[in-house]
Amino acid sequence: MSLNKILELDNKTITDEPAKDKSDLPWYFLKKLMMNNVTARNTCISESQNDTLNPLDLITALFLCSDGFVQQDLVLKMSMCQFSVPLLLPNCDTKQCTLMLWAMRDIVKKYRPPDLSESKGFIEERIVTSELPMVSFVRLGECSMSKSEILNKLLSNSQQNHDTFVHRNMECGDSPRVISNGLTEMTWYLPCGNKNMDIFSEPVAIANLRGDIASFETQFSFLCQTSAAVFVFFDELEQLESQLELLANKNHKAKIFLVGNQQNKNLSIDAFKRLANNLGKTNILIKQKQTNDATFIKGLRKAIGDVVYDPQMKISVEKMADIAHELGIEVDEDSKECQEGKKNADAITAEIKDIFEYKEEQFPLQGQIWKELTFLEKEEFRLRNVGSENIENYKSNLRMKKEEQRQKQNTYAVSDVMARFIKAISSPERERGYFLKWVRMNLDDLSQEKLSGLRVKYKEKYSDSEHKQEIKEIDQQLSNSSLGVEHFFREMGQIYEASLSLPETDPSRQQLQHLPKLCAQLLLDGFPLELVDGDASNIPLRWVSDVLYQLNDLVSPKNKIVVVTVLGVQSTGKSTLLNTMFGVQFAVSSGRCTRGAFMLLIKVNEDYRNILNCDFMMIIDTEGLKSPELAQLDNSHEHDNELATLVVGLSDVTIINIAMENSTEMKDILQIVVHAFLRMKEVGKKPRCQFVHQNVSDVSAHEKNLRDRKLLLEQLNEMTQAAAKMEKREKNKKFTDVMEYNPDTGNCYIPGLWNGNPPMAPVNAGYSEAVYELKKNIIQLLGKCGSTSNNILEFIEWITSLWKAVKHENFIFSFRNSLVADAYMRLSTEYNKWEWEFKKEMYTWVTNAETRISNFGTVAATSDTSDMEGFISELKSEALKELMKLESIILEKLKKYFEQPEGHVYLVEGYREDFSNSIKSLRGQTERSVFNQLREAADIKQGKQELDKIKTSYTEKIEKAVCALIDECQSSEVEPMQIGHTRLTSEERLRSSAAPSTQSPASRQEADPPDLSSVPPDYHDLAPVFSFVLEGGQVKPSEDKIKAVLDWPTPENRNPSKPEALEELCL
Ligand SMILES: Nc1nc2c(ncn2[C@@H]2O[C@H](COP(=O)(O)OP(=O)(O)OP(=O)(O)O)[C@@H](O)[C@H]2O)c(=O)[nH]1
Ligand SMILES: [Mg+2]
Repeated sequence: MSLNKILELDNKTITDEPAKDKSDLPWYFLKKLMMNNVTARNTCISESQNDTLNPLDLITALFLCSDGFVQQDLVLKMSMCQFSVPLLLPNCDTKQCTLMLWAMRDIVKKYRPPDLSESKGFIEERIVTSELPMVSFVRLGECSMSKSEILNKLLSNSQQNHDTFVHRNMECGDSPRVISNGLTEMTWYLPCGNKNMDIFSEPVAIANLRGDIASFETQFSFLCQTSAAVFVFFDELEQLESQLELLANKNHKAKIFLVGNQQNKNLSIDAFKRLANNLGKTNILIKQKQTNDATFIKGLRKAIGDVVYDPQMKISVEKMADIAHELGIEVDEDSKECQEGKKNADAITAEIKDIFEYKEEQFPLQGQIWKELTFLEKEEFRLRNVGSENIENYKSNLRMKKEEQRQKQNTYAVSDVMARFIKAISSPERERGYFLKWVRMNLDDLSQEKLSGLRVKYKEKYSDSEHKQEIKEIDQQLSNSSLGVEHFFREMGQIYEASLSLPETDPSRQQLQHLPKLCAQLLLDGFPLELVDGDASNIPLRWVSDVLYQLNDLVSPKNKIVVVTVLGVQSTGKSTLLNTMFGVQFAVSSGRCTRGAFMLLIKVNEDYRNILNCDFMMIIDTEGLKSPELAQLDNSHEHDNELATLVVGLSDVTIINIAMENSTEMKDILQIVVHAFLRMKEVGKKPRCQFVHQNVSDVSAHEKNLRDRKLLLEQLNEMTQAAAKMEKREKNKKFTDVMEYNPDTGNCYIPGLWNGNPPMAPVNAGYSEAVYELKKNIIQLLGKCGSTSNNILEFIEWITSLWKAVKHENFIFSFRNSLVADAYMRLSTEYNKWEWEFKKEMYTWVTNAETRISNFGTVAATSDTSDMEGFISELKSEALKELMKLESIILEKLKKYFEQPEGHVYLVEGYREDFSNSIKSLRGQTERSVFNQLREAADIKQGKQELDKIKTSYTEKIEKAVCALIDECQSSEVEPMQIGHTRLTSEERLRSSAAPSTQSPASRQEADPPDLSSVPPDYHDLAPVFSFVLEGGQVKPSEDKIKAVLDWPTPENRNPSKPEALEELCL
């Protein structure tokens, strides 16, 4: 039985009908186990009560018919459910048994021993390699006590009773065992580091042999040589007596505890003690008549507690293989394929000392060069740095650079490691499977040490937004020290892509032609392949599409696929959800684990193809989107956006995973998704989505959250409107316009994953059931959608065009609002500063220019032009020059601003044009106002000149009049005017009264009116004219007012009434 067959989607996948006969049972068990359902072992048949099957027989049978990969998967799922797993698997046909070392290899457990409880640290180990004390439980003859039930109680704490071992009081547990006698099961007790909860403070392995040791001596010997203690349960003394030889074997390392039950009336304690003494075994435990189970278990725990501290008695399952070999027990890892795979894998991973260096050395193509290529590819579409360069030139330049990078890639010979890797995956299917598993496990072990510490740190800091810088560093370290099989495939993709730039006849190109087919085969085997490289944030498009073309060739004409993807904030259990739902194995861990996006194929059974309208289901697991705060650190929102847009675009159903704790973060991300959905609609695709709310366990969740769902829908509608406005698609008013989404059925509430306190907690049955409901929903949804599903070729088209669109997208509008707002604010503040500087400079210039205008024509001013208009136009061109200079300075500043790495400047890239337009209009405005100011200053200057003229002409007139007056006086012998007690001639008098004031204009206003006491009353009216004219008035008089002044009659022909115009002029 192969894994592909088990994971296949068929008509049993979503039916809830109970098993009708025995032949249904294995499939029901597998279906439930693959979904981590703890009720999987209930193997009752609904219709007949007699026709029952012991769960142990079922498990044994399944293991016997499975290949190594299925066995490994079964064991992994069983251990997640905290079921015991087979250690020694009996084969009733050959009477042989097998040590299930390979099957257990994939289990990795975490626990916290007492010395780490302070620091909250933990140990993460591959369980088969960790040295642990083992305690075994066996039975001799018939036994009235249920050993397995006692063991279950021994391992459960008071508030949590879990059936680790199948026991007779379980559903169908009492049906007779047929093939499972001799089965030895194993489980582990792992402490959580809390004294009050831990049963044993150190980890302990527990083994349980099914059947009578008298019939399974090999298994018993194996246990006695590997365990620290063996507890032999028995009822009858005679049985002990008959097996003295077996019990007294000197080769046995383990302490033997004889466990009797006094409730069996035949057991005489004295006789028992005597016998034990004779045997040299002093360790006896008796369940007396009056002791209840709890007390008995307490004694048992104490006995175990005492033996497990001996460091000599610790052994790993891996080391048990030697003992097994000695005893003639087969080890599953002995198979040729497995050994060959291991050898090849070790040859590759043995060289690794420092992961970072290893990657640099062995994978040169995917390092900096690939990142550079990614940048060039995107820049070719986005043209962010084109500046004033000709676009076509710029593009061809970029293409040339790309070509150079490809050539650079081709200068590297295929590294040693890669050559070995490619050779190994070219081996036959089973060997290749083993090889890939071995490589994965070896690499996991290598990075585990380093990563687990980093991940814990990451999680600690993650919750605290103050440690942004540290998080960024840890994230970088995580990425540097992680090395997985995907890196090998990534390198393979790059080698392949680079080879395509070589001539077709080039032998090194031809040698690589088979790689896509190899990977297509792997996809068909159910191996996850990287679609988006999370580190470079790019899709190796040629590589991916060639792999898919090959896949198409392999499966044609059955090439229809549907795509299911998951999207959500990081570490919210997305991979766990998919693994549970489809039984697959995407990488799961507690740090930032999934990078980029991985695709995996699941076959659809022939009979189910009509219903689901497809031949394959493609599942895409994506990297967790970062929370907006974290995204700010390394600008990963761009990557997140690209990823979200792409996967939403590709999928038929998108699962949007929301952990209750971070639903606010999710809202930001939903905005991206809405944009993505909106664009999908434009290309004629209306995707469906399912919201999954994790960690909601209340039964009333669905009811209670009605309001929340409504709110969510309202928010989604709001986002849709906002997004539609930004994308200029205003007719989309509601979320349901862009998505197939039903608020009632489109939400699924999933309780927490663990039932109890890890590491001893099994998966919560509620979790598994809720995920099953979701799976049903999704499959029904897909079934309903008619024959819209694409075939693989169309899928390739989709990826290509979507990725092109994504690369084209400047994402101006699709960024998270908070970030854009933040970036925009920064730019505005900066812009205000520049604007202020610009205005200040111009103000200074204008003041200076005004002074120059007012000095124009004076001796001090030196100007080439003699007329004012000429001077003004000279100033104007100077102003223009100045403005241009300042404008280019500010534009340069804007350019520099967009070049800096911090501040998420590219987020506001879309506003760049607006800002440069603002700069231009600032220049325009300032230009107009400067010109006006120059004009005004010139006008004032001209007004002054005009007035000077008036002054001169008036002076002459007045002079004349005064001379005439003086002459008149002299001729009529009137006493001359007394000014300052000096006798003056008429001309001197006039001049002295008209002498310009040296006072400042301000003080002039406050100066006393001129003393006119000695002036004849006839001339008093002219005094304001004098003072105005002589003081060089600042107000430019209008033409008619000037005329009024000039027409002012001389004393001879003056009208005695005062002219009004003059009064106004003087105000
Ligand atoms: N307590 C609890 N733990 C969970 C739940 N779901 C998943 N986990 C654990 O959370 C960890 C992360 O789960 P993953 O499935 O790797 O999360 P992810 O969302 O795929 O993570 P990334 O791919 O790194 O973004 C694993 O250790 C899971 O066992 C849950 O509902 N409750
Ligand atoms: Mg994941």
